[in-house]
Amino acid sequence: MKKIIQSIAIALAFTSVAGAVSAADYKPRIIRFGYGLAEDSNQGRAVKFFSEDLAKRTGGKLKAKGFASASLGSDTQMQNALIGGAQEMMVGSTATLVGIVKDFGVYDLPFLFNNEKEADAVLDGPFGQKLAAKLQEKGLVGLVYWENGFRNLTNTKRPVTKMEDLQGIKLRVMQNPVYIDMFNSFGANAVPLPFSELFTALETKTVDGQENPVNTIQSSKFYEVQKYLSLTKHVYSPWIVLASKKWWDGLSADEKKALQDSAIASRDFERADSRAAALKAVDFLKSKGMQVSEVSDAELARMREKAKPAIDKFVAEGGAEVVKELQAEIAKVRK
Ligand code: KDG
Repeated sequence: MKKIIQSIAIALAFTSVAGAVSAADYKPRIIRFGYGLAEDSNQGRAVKFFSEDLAKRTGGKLKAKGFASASLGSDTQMQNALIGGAQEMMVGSTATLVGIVKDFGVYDLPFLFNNEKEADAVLDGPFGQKLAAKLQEKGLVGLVYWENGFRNLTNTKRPVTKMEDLQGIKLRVMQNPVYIDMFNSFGANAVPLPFSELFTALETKTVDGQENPVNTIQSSKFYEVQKYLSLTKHVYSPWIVLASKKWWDGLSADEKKALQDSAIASRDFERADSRAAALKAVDFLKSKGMQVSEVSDAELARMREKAKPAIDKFVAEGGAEVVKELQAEIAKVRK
């Protein structure tokens, strides 16, 4: 008898979920979700999670298909495709959005966040949401922030344990004035390039070094073409999950809610996955022959000082308000 009651209860549960999905207004849709890192990366795993979660929520009606390794284009090319309505979704660096909404450059200021807790609170709080909302008038919908992570330096020339070690090093940076100014002030020769061209630029020695989180250095196999890793953690880098507003405005309220709920679930998955992977990445990179250098607090303080003109320039060029707001939000978290 107990077994019969249990099977009736399970049947009722399935019926109610199926009923809820079928009652919701979901049309069969294919969603092209582009990203720049490899499929086997923290970015790729999170896109897969998002796709599976969304399919579950919508009874398979909304199908997000991941396109890895910038196969749909670089971050900026995909941003333009979303604005034009030629692609539905992407995830990429906030640093590459400065050509669309200049204020996103605030996230690139060096030594801003001390830890992930501060970053999560500010990005998911009113400040991060207000900044993401500025994308709407430009044709983009910012759904959630994922974690790219704290950025570290690699190069082929020498160990970098102090700023002077960067002298003369051709360092690839993201296409963003704060990064260009910051690394030129450290004494490097900053070379802005899209991520999709980075491995080849390192392999052909067009550039000597680059800077990225350890997860990216691992998943993009930069250890094959880079010898020295310096743990500077000079910038906390967010990714942002974007949808085309042209496409978004044509969705039902149920479809938008499902996408937002899956985006939030994928954010929490991605941060946990990225942090777990980062704990193991340095040992992995050492096992691949990279020489890893810690950088002393005193040296990081010197870099922080040296980077001030890059921050002042961002403030002078219209960034004063957004910097003030962000620093106030960080202060609240630190209390
Ligand atoms: O699509 C690649 C982007 O996520 C990019 O921002 C990765 O941090 C990155 C970089 O250095 O370009």
